[in-house]
Amino acid sequence: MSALFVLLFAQLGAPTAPVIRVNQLGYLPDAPKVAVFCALEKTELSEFTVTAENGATVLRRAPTPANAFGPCATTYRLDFSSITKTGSYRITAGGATTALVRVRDNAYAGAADTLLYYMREQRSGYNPLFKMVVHLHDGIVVDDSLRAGRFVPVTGGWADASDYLQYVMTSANATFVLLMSYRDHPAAFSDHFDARGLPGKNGTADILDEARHGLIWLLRMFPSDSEMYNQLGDDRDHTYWDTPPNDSADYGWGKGKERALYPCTGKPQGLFKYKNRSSGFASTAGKYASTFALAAKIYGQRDPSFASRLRERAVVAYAIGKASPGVCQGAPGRAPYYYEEDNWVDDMELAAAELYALTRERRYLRDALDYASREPVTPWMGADTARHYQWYPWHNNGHFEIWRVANGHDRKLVADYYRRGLEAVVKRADNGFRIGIPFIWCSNNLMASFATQAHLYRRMTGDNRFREYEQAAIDWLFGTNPWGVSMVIGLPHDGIFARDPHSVVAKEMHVELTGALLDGPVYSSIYRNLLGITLHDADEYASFNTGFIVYHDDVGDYSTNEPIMDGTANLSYLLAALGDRAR
Ligand SMILES: [Ca+2]
Ligand SMILES: [Ca+2]
Repeated sequence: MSALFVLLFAQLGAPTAPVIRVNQLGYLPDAPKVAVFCALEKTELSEFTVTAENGATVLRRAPTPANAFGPCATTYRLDFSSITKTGSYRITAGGATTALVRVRDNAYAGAADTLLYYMREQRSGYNPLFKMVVHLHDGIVVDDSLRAGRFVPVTGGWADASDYLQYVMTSANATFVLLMSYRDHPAAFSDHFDARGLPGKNGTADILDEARHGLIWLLRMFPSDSEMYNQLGDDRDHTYWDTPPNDSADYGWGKGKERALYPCTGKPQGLFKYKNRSSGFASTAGKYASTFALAAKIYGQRDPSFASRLRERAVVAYAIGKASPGVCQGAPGRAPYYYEEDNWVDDMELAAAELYALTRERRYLRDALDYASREPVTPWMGADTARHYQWYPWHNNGHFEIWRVANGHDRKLVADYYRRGLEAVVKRADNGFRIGIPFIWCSNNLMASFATQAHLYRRMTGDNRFREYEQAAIDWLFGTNPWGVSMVIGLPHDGIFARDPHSVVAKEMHVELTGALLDGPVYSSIYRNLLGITLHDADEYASFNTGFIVYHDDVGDYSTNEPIMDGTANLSYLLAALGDRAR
């Protein structure tokens, strides 16, 4: 459809026919399977049918009426869970018919590995897309009375999103989840790339190649007991629309030269007008400690000298976090936006749980349980808004990690913490899509984390009460949403996904950012109030952007259509669990 036609269509207010939204990646045979019927006007629906590929009707039943959601004035849930036979099906209702819907044992095979294409593309240091080292000069210390102006070699890691800023906060969590995914689901991953991210086997699962790339950068960012760095670059990055090799941001030492390196200081930071609310080291120290401790355990056999270095750094980072409670937030530059992480006990809980698993020293388990009791529920769960990355990580892996190593009573306790968070979200999910998260910036992270927490809870307890909501969140990410769009580029390869993401690399290099998870839909009120957003083309989803949330497949929309590194890595656990051949 031409852009002009879409524009006219939207402006004339012509009715859009009802649609049926499905998970385009597909459904596991034993999973709940529910398609969602959405009509933009009030409609009555009395039945739906499911047909096999040869046209034979295999199911005819009544739909389940549900509450309106966003642009969908009418929604019905079309439950075809009773179909457990592998195959391809079409669902028909109210004049709408879906494309072929997959029911497959291997519906998620390789999906977690697909995410790694985007992680490799985001690499700083040697970048396999550009086949050269990018951001070679990092970085020069700022905002530190003792070391300001000094060069520290911290090349490496990943660009955070379509800008090139780098944060320990998101990178350590990304590395942790990659390691955890491999530990629990090694059979979900394969070996097709080498350590530099170039095609070719190297005898190591590609997810471990990627995790190690993150670990090496984190070790550089915490080079001695008195230097804990937190952030590389700041929003002066956004001045130019450059690819990584040509990044010409100027941090005061000339265009394209060294980038600013921020340490944790325990005090509010910001070189210009805006300041953050930093109060300690523990949010960052905890993330270093948990990631290094988990890595030390995983590399214990594979690479003992690397493991012993990681173990030593984990113990030191944890001690720093204990000595300096509070948060080390992202540092703003010229703009008022930064990562406003407000919780740190979750990070120290996870660190203590990993250090207990590594050392078996009881004091770590006692600490982990104490920290866990101080924030049993990640505070966005049940809320309708939050500040930008205020409660991070999006779900607390610490409860699951305690469960793995604790005894009966404590295991029940942490499972109960998860249950309370899930219940709070489910209370808000009384709509046809069964979605209860708040649509703040980066809503897809919340969706992935809700599903992951529900998955972990089910594994810990065998309690299936949230299964429908867990599946609804997975389905949302792969197309069961008002727009019918998969929120991961290239998953599935023949699906409907973003063709015009907010990314200079995609735009200038004409590449598909395969494996990238997008920010996702936001409240229309947030979209309207953000600075500098203009769509570059007519909105092909205009008729579905009339409700309380919006999504635009447009390079100009940095609020809903920008790929995110930490969200992509965070999704790896769920996709590994779903795609595990040993499942
Ligand atoms: Ca490999
Ligand atoms: Ca935190």
